[in-house]
This record gives sequence, structure tokens and C-alpha cells, in this order.
Amino acid sequence: MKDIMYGRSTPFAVVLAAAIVVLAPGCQADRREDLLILRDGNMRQGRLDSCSVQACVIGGSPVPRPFIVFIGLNGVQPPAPQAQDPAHGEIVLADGSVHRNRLSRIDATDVIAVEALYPRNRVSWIYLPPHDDRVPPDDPGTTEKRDPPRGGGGTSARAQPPWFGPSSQCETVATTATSWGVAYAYDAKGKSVGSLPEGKVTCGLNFEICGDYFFKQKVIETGRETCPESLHFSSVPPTYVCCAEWNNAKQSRNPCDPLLDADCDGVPNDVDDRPLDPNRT
Ligand SMILES: [Ca+2]
Repeated sequence: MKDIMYGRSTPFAVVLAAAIVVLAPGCQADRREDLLILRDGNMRQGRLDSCSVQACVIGGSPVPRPFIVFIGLNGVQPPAPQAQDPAHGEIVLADGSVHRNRLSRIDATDVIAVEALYPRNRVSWIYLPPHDDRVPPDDPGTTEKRDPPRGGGGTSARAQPPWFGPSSQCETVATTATSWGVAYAYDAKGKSVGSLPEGKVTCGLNFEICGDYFFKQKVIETGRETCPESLHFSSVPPTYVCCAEWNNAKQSRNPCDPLLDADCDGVPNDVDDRPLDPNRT
């Protein structure tokens, strides 16, 4: 799961970037530090804690994503490589390969992009294109999600199970999802069971709800197929779940068993293209 076999690989071109490097007086660059090169030419250096869709946090200070043009990881030193296609995001690995991919987020161990997951310790540079902030993560489910019907209000929308939606009586926890493509085979639980033959890749989707994990997959032939949209993390958009209700239903299986059908729409999780939306399957 930590290996990368998915994504475009192209020659690595390096030119001098026009960044004006500003270091704090007396600050000797730590070779293991991370850095952010900003669009105004300034640089921030330190340990990158994380990046979300909105901001990257370096040395405990958030920097809004729109201000950032390059993220350097694992002690790389400026100048940054020139983007091969400035209109698109790129991820440059330590082996020099360049992958056109749009950054989603960075955590302690992984760089999560739209089409792949990269082990953080193998990533050197991440290029964020202009207007990166205007392109929200593919999240069609969020905008189309409907409010739960109340009292037969004339809508044909299916009733949402009691664990979805805001609640003043229950602490809710957001679901998380990760998708990737690697040349490994997985069992039904998402455990890696060996390598795939040359030219095949597993598209994997993992999502977590209240401490329970779900895994979906499809093996594709590279060059002939791409990973289906239903296995992209955006098919499981962050959804707030009341874990008390979730856990109750795991026991009572009322109105359904959420471990088998998280949105109670009658379509089992492993074949539901929208497993957290009872109105889409
Ligand atoms: Ca379902």
C-alpha cells in the first residue's frame, strides 16, 4: 500500500526558480526540514506538520494554500524544480520521477493526491498550480446530499439513518476516506497479499466510520483503464456521524446493520458507489 505504481512518470527537468529565499538571521537550514516556497518569493522553513485543502501548517503556523507554490519535503534545498506544466499540480519523487497529480493533503506519513497516495518520505517536491484553491476536492456527494426528510414532507428522498447529520444530542465524528492505485493485490479486508502481474494495478478505496474500516477495490490494466470514479475518495465525502447511534445500530441492526450498509439504502457497502448517501447508489 505504501508503494507507488500509479501515475504519470516523466523526465525530471530542473531549472533555477526565481524564488527569493528569505531565511531568519542566523538560521542554518536543517537538511531534514521541510519548506514552503510562497508565490511572493518568500520561503518558510521548518517541520511541515500537515496540509489540508485550506492550509499547510509548518512549524505550528498555518499558511493558506493559495499563498504556496511549492512544498519541499525531506530536507530538499531550493531552488525548486520548474513545473513541467504550470497549469497542473505535480508531485516529484526522490527518484526524480514527476507525477501530474493534484495535492489533496499531507499527514505525518503520506502525501495524499487525487489519484494516488505517496509515502511522505519518498516525496521531494509538490507543485501547486495557480488557483489551486479554486478547485475544491472532487466532492460531488457533499453538494448533492439532501437534508433528511422530516415528517413526510412531500419529498421522495429516502430517510437517512439516525447516525447521519448534525445532532445536538450526540457528538459527531467526520468520516475519512483514502484512495490509491498500486501494483499489489488485496484481500477483501484490504490487507496486501502480494504483488500483481506487470501491467495491473489495484484501485483501492478505504474509508473509516467511527473506528470501523471499509475497503473496496478493482484491479485494472494500466494504459487501458483508469480507476473508476466510484473508487475515488470523493465518492465517500466527509460526513458527520453520530458514533453512539452508529454503535447502537451495530448491535440492534435497526434500521439496518451499518457494517453491511452504512447508509441503509439496501445496497451493500462493497457494491454501493455512494456508500454514505442513501439517495444514490
Ligand atoms: Ca448502501
